[in-house]
Amino acid sequence: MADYKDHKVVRELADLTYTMWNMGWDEKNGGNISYILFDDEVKEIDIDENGRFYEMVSIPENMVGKYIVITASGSNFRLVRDDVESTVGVIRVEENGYTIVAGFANDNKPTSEIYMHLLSHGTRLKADPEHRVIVHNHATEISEMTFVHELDDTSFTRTLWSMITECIVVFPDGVGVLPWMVCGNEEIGLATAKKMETCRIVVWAHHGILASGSSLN
Ligand code: 2HA
Ligand code: ZN
Repeated sequence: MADYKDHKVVRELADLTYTMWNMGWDEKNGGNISYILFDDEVKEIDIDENGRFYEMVSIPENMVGKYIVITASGSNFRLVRDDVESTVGVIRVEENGYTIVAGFANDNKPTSEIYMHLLSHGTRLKADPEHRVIVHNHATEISEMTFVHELDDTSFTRTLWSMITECIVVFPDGVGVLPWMVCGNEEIGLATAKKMETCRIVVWAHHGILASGSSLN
């Protein structure tokens, strides 16, 4: 058993926050990441089964009982590596919310985008049992593109595929595109998860991007 801060997954996640900040994709408090722990990984971490509980609606059935490493609301991705205790935590998903079982010191709590994370995880797990990760950032070039490009899944995908040869290899199922919406609520979470039924990547117009996959690297 180890402190969650020292676990490989948490270290990798903290490194990724720094990499994304370094790319210029996570200004100030922008961006959030979550990772569904394997059962073996949960056993390696000190868990506080009686941690703080927060109520939430729309919890996907297939997510109940899962343990998730997730970044904190308001966390500055440049600084996560140096203060994992406050900026990253582990939650256990419940039928009617979640319990904080490690981390989130100083009364911190998970990202405001938690609806999008839990709903998208639920959808991607149905499509792909290997699925583990959701990453959100404010990738500058994609946001710029949404100001000048038609916001349609097919044409947006075709333009991305034609820009860099590797794109079609990395996301052969294309991207989904959502119009600008208020972020951080159930509505955008449900809309994102719906798009994720058929693709791993969703673009939020004039905001950023959500990517899902099976590992943090
Ligand atoms: O502040 O990126 O979408 C975190 C966000 C909100
Ligand atoms: Zn954002």
